Amino acid sequence: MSATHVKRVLAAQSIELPSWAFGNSGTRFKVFPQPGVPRDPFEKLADAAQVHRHTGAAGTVALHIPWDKVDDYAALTSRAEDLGIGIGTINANTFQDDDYRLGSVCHPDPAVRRKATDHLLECVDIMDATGSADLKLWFADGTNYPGQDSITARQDRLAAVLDEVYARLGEGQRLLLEYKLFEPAFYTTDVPDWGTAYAHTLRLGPKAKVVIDTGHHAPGTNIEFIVAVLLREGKLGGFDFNSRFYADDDLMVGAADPFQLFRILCELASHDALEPGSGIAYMLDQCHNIEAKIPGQIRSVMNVQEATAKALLVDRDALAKAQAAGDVLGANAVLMDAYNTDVRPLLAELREEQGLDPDPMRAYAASGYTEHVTADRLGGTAAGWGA
Ligand code: AFD
Ligand code: MN
Repeated sequence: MSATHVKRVLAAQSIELPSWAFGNSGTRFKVFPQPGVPRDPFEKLADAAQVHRHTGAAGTVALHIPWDKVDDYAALTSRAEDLGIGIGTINANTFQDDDYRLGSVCHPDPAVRRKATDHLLECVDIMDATGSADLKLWFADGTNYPGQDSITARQDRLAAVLDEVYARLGEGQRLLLEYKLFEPAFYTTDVPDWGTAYAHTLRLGPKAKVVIDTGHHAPGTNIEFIVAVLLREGKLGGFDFNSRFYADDDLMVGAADPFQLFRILCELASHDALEPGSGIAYMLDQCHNIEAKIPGQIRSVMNVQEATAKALLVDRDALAKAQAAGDVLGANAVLMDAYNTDVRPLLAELREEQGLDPDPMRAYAASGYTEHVTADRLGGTAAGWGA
């Protein structure tokens, strides 16, 4: 693909930011609060808008309910528009209420399942209010000990809840089911892998798709294989991009394994799925526990842009020819040639053409935004795991 075409695709690329990335976060051992952290969803939008302002590629923000609940979603939506961004995916949360100790949608008690289902239906109501297209469902449900509950019965309970939520979806709305290998449950997780998520979304129908969170696999998993299979089945709804070294570390995407990110995006490029309108939601799902949050999000967007540019540079005709000829080294060389291309000049050129500083990190640092919000956001309660 020519540099011009690569820049065209990059100029249209939109990487959705997680509202929760801007709040305080940490691990079960410690949350290190940072100064200037937003205190409400409106301030989270202001921070997210800085990422879009300097990258030009992060035009929507995913909300997390109830952390981002507001009285007036029309006001929140118009605030986003005033900031030059939009409201994106709605993320449900059935993992923090005391009633969910033994699960939520898979809980043995029908009253708890009803409570969880009502929360999911409330999230669809919010989608109606914000104009969001996607409901993202990740369930912490699982068990910690053999014998604790019936694995099959839990799948049946999950299916019944998903049926009810799926039936509630309106025109143009989708249900994106996200899997995760483990955590917080340690013996079984009720949606642990792509196969389980695929089976449920296949049964539900065409408005149900799978979300691949790149931090949610066993070490060594070939994620691009999962991408290729789900794309081929028309069941890839999107990504939660992040990085992991061991477990689900929620680190900056591309920071741990940029080659893996490139290989994932190569599968999307080979299906022309990097273009807008592909139906694939490209989202970040990260927590910046020890690094500054807005620059961490800017770097993450830049990492996705660089991997995307490299994936688009793969000479697909030469690759197909080498593959057909069984030219192992030749085919690998075609891919590595693209991966080893320094695309930073191309991206700097694109940014200048867009009227942006070619170096978003430098531009943000020079903007004085961090100093402004640190001085301005005194008092109140900083957003975090609970807010
Ligand atoms: C947690 C879960 C999952 C989910 C995210 C937002 O592990 O990745 O997508 O919260 O709810 O990180
Ligand atoms: Mn996720």
